[in-house]
Amino acid sequence: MINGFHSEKFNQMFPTDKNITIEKADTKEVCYCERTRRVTDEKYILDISESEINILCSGEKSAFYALCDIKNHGNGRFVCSPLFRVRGYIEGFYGIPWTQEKRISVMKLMAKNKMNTVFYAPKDDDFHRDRWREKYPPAELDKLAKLVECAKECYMDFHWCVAPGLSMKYSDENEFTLLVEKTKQLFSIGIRNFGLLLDDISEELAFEEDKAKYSETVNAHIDLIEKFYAALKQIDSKINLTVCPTLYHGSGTEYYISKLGREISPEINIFWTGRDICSRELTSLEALKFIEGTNHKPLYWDNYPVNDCAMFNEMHLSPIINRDSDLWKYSAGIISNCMEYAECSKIPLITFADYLWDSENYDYDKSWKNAIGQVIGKENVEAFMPFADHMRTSCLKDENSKEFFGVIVKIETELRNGNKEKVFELLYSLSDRMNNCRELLKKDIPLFEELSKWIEKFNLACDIINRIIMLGNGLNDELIAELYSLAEEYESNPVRLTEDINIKAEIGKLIR
Ligand code: LTM
Repeated sequence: MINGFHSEKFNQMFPTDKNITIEKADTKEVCYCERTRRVTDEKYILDISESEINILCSGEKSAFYALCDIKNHGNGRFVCSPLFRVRGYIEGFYGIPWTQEKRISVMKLMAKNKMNTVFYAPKDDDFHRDRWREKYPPAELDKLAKLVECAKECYMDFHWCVAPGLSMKYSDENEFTLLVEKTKQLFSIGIRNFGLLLDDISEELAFEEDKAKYSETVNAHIDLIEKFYAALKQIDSKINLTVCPTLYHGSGTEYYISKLGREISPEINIFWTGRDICSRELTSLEALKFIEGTNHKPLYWDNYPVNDCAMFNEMHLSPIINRDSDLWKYSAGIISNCMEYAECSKIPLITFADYLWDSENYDYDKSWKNAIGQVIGKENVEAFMPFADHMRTSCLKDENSKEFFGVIVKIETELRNGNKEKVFELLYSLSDRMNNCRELLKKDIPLFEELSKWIEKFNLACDIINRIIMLGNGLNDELIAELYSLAEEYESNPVRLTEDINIKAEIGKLIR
């Protein structure tokens, strides 16, 4: 039972038989964070004992975070507040947009993990990009309104983005009026944060009138951004704007981005993907150079775990890594771009949430296992690992199939030593773990449905290992032929799983 501040609402959200008291306090202890030197509405103090739990918070949002966090602590006093101010994700990929159910499910889960921001920008929502001039039909608008409502309920800032750059004539006032009218439609359902995305469009101006008026693309973009910002502020002075420039990666000192950054209002956030479109690392030094170049702290649009376009055969389940632990000081925040696979995205997103809350104490492996547990159930984490082990091929370039190759290296050593008995012992234990995982993957869990093409290839790997073990009972031509044919099937399947292994050569070593 929850008592005190907003107890009626929180009792509905967090049914519990524990004795929890929430107190709202307007003191420095509760509203100010020493580490970041910021006044914040996200700090809370948890006092947990055997018999009761006391929460001190500055408002509803931090009370919500405290209630979400109780399960992560034993007895004691915990003073908690985030490092990054903006912690979120974007539906900003090419591919089939998420369903309404998936959107709500991801949003609720990420709120529970203390993310505070969601950007709506699916490249293949027609009304976001191709048909940006047209208003949403009532049924579509109603769905967006429900998302806005859900975001409010779980204390997330909802940003709706428009991407007019494929076809907009910047010098045409009628076009601008259409953009503002469209925005007003979204304002009418409660949206107060907007994004103007100019990514993935031509770097050249397409219309003669634009060339005559602006001469350079950057001038047209600065004019559009500033006019749009002024129009938004006229609708409501509290509206926020984020822009994605056409050059959104590099150093931040290039001509287009430094001119744009220096000439647009300092309160407008600028999306930036880092040194590359999909950046292996995000460093504080690079953020500082961006600030020097543009007069803005970058708001990172982090292209992980997204796996669209050329990456469509990769599955990015692994945790976020290689982002500097003090990046919170030099950036406006990080927004992770998701995969078309909403369930799969949840795993890396939870690790992002952990990193963003406390990057200085982020333990990616611990966070990853916790994330997998939240998505498929704690009891299934260990069994899932032989599969998850192969899901690390991405721009982050972490070693793929670490556990698997660890065993292969041992097997090769024993083979060289002529110790076939030990070789088969290792193979038995590997196949046990893989077959056990294969059984788990048959369960009716939403994540596994999305992983079907990767699971199919994993099953092939299991079949190969199982056949190799049968070789221990004596070589036979039929079995060897079957093995080579499975190996061929595995190698010709373009889905990215274990790579850098020549299966036929490995079989050759065993049957020698
Ligand atoms: O990264 C940005 C700003 N834009 C697009 C994304 O929409 C896309 O998902 C990623 C990954 O392919 N690359 C982009 O350039």
